[in-house]
Amino acid sequence: MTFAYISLGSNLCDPKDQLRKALTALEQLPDIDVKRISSLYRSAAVGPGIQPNYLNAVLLLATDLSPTALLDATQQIERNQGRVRGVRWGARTLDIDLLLYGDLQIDSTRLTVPHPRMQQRNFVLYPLREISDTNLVLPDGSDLDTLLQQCTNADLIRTEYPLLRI
Ligand code: A4P
Ligand code: MG
Repeated sequence: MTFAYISLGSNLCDPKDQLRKALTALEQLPDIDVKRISSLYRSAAVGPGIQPNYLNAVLLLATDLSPTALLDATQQIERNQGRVRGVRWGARTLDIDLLLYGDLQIDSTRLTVPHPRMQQRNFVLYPLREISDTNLVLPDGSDLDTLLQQCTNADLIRTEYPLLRI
């Protein structure tokens, strides 16, 4: 069993509903136990063109799935929720990224872990801090509190939406 952190993001087709559906789908998988769920955070889209704002959340999972099996499972959930892959960083109904998988560093054709852009993204770092008891140390030795100090929370809003699960 390994602890893994994943992020959920959506900026199309009722993002709050998309995140709730994704959580329900994850909870139904036999090899995944959802341990913690952050608040929902709203932020401006990072990406091309004019896009709706995003809602993001981070989850802590305990899982018996290998990293690639976990990616398969999360990509299936993305597809089930109508994810269409077009422009990079384009608007999407659901994006699930594998942020951390234990202490592993992975660099394969399908998977880079830790997620290569998480260290700069306030919509990942703030929810991650919310659900981690301690100052997480990433496999490269960087720590979450230092990364947060280097990252503005200017456009990030922690919403009052009810938690995904109360
Ligand atoms: N892949 C490699 N590593 C991973 C990983 N750790 N987790 C591969 C998940 N997937 C990983 O992803 C492309 C390929 O990345 C996958 O086939 C997988 O094998 P994708 O989901 O098809 O495409 P994408 O998400 O558009 O590309 P990318 O580069 O992963 O984008 P990001 O970094 O996920 O950014 N703005 C706000 N405010 N909030 C957001 O959540 N998200 C994005 C997407 C852009 N702007 C955003 C947000
Ligand atoms: Mg992605």
